[in-house]
Amino acid sequence: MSKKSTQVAIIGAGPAGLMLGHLLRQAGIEAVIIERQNQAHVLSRIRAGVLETVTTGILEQLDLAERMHAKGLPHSGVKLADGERLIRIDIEGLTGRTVMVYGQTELTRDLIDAAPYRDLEIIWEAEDVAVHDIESDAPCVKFTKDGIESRIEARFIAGCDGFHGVSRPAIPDSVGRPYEKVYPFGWLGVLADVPPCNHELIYANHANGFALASQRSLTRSRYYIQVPLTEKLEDWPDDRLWDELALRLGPDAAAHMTRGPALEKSIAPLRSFVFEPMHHGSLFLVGDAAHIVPPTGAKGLNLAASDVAYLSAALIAFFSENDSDAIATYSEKALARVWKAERFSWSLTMLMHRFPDDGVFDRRMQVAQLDYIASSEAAQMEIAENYVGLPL
Ligand code: FAS
Ligand code: PHB
Repeated sequence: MSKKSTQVAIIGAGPAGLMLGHLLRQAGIEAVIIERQNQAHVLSRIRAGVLETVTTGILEQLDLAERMHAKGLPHSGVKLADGERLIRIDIEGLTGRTVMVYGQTELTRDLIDAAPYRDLEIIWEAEDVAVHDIESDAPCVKFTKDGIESRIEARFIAGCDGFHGVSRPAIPDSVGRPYEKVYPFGWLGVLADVPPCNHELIYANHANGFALASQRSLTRSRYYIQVPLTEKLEDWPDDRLWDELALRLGPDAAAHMTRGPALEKSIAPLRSFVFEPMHHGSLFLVGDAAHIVPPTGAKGLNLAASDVAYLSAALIAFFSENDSDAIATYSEKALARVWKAERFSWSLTMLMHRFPDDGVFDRRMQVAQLDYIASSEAAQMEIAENYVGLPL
């Protein structure tokens, strides 16, 4: 049995675990990350693309923002399309702030590459990870590494292990309350080394369904289309996918669209999910372990960052000043921001997708809301301030 102790045991080397681990080590707090996959697998996942200032701010605070500023694309606006028109939301003009287009993969790479130089230990390929004694002041994480049973004792455990992790299930059913909405469709995402069709993101509501034109750089694009949950990737050869994207995104996007071979294609289901509380005993839930949003609002990764901002400050206060107040209010503070982002992501999903059971009235409501957004600065401000990220 291999045994060690630390102050904070972090489960999961996704963005939440990595950002939290770095911030704690920067403050001189002992932390170890236990990750079940290997590094290549973590870096192979293609996920978020739009960073709020809460996320870019953490990279700045860690002095790990150099590559983001070199490769990332600051965006000052975003567009909504519905077949007839393109409505631009002037994010910067309305809020004074921008969002950063920089792939989650790149952010994860920056954090992983820096870990050895910041004395942040990441235990990769940990098997059978389990949390114990979370209702005590001496919880521990047990796992197997290279066939050796291992145990890490800690004062706190941060469950940064995503939606399918082991942390959330460790909270007793008598304590935890899940809230969930599952959408009757998924997103088929494609990555291709072609220049974007527009210098900004385009969210489109078309009769055939939703589409999104996003990007990773001036030479790499990321696109999505809404597909039924029964759809299979083999049903979508590249040509069919490019044709459908051109149709759904509208004539202007189609005229500027460059086609090319898919580097990656995947279908992700959409759900809204929140688990309360995000703190029980010595266990904290962070990021996707506690909440999931439909990616329509580009909030998933950014909510992980705001959870990390709240929890890192609370843990630093606890270990540096013996102050437990922020620990005690972490769940309440994090959930207040989570629910606002859940609402925004849900509302944009309802506005921009075609639901199988929608009737003509539902469609008229979508058209009326898009008319309102096109004609009202107040309506555009609501979108802008949520898209760029509400204050912490
Ligand atoms: P993550 O899921 O990223 O990381 C959890 C980590 O914990 C993983 O590395 C996992 O291997 C590890 N883990 C799990 N169980 C474990 C165990 N038992 N022991 C040890 N380790 C364990 N968000 C957006 O904003 N925009 C998007 O376009 C977008 N697209 C997405 C597409 C997909 C398919 C998915 C699944 C999510 C997408 N998201 C998107 C949301 C996504 O970016 C998350 O919000 C973000 O990864 C959250 O980061 P973490 O909370 O760190 O969770
Ligand atoms: C992406 O680039 O992957 C992306 C961007 C914005 C979203 C969702 C996904 O709302």
